[in-house]
Amino acid sequence: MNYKDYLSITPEIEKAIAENKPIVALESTILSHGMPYPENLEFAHKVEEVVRGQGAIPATMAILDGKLKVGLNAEELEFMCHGENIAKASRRDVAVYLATKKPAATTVATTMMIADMAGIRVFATGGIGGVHRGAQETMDISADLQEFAHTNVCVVSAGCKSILDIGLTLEYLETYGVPVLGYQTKDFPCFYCESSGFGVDYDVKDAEEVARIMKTKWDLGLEGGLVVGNPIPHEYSMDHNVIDKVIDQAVEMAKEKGIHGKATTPFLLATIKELTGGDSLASNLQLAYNNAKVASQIAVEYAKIK
Ligand code: PSU
Ligand code: MN
Repeated sequence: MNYKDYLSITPEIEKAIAENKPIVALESTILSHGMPYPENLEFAHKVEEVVRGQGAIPATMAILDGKLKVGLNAEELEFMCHGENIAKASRRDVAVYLATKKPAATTVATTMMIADMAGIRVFATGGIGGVHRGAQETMDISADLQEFAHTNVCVVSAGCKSILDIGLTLEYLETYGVPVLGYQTKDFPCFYCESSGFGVDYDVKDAEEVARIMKTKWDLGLEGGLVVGNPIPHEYSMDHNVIDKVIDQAVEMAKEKGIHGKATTPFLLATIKELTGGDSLASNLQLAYNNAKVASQIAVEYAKIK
């Protein structure tokens, strides 16, 4: 058997791949572990509509029934949003969950892996994983960053939350040769807020420019992904002071409770949601729709020049 035997691609996406149509990968950890039900289910459907609205085809990923699923039907989306005991699969978990047929949501790292196996080059998410605060002691660095180092997928996100050490996350990406592109911005975005205060090296002007950079990178045989930082739309951007306090509190609580490993990110996300009384959810939804829109535009441009 080879890796293709583990892929389960919907007929629509299979056809789109064969015809070089624009496709946008979407992750499922954001559904299973990043948002509450039923808002996550509404989001799962709406984000796919956003992609279609731009002339691309959505491919939401998950690990189900011992298969790497590329594209989920309504029943599978419902399960990912509401099912019980859905694991969170990063790179090291994939083989285990496939072999044991455990249902699992895909992170940025695993969604990139599956997209790459299927030949899908653009992926929209909310925020990427990165170097956690205090990583000097805990060594907690998301496997997402290593995936960027060697998997050829362009990921559009609203940057990362300040649950992470954003400066160190950017340093890590630099060390591993990952281009970090600011989408019409000179500042790396910070999820709920437009700017993190950290600059990016490149301010790209439009989707066509991103597509040309992707093509050039891979034409040269430079392996690895690209990070496109797409800021949350101004009208939904939250006040730094408000959200920073909440995030500091969540990080402190995680430390006190001894939360570590793969539980850290879901714990912090859930705690932030609790502490903001759900205020942050509206922003979260909007930034993710905005990423889906830009990713779709990039996929459309990339399909033209590929
Ligand atoms: N950050 C968010 N929302 C998320 C995640 C990160 O603001 O839903 C998810 C993504 O799927 C990301 C994963 O790939 O968490 C990173 O987890 P870890 O830090 O355990 O690698
Ligand atoms: Mn981690």
